Amino acid sequence: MSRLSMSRIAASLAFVLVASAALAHAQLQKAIPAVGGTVTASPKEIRLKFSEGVEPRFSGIALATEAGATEPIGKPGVDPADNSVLIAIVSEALKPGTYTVTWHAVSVDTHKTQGSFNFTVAP
Ligand SMILES: [Cu+2]
Repeated sequence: MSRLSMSRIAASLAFVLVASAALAHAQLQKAIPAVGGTVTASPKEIRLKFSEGVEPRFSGIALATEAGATEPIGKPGVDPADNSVLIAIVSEALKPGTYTVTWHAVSVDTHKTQGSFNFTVAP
């Protein structure tokens, strides 16, 4: 086996290891309101489903209007029946418009992930 193909194998093995470590983190699988979605009424809560259990004490959700104003939401907690679901109550009815959800999560394996997405409340 040539030196070149050896290094190619080593490089692809390293890639597989990095990819599987990333998969073990809490990735956002599903959101209600849906990522990029439109809802016809103000949501009562933001519900984020992750690929693995999360620690609510070290995880957070923030909600902002398109203009960047913060919308009040409750401190997030996990669904008592499923610790991979993080829920925050929306404190006040949202006016029609586009909103940004910014989240960060610490999974039960202590790895951190974060992300953001938009949804729209239809007029
Ligand atoms: Cu992880």
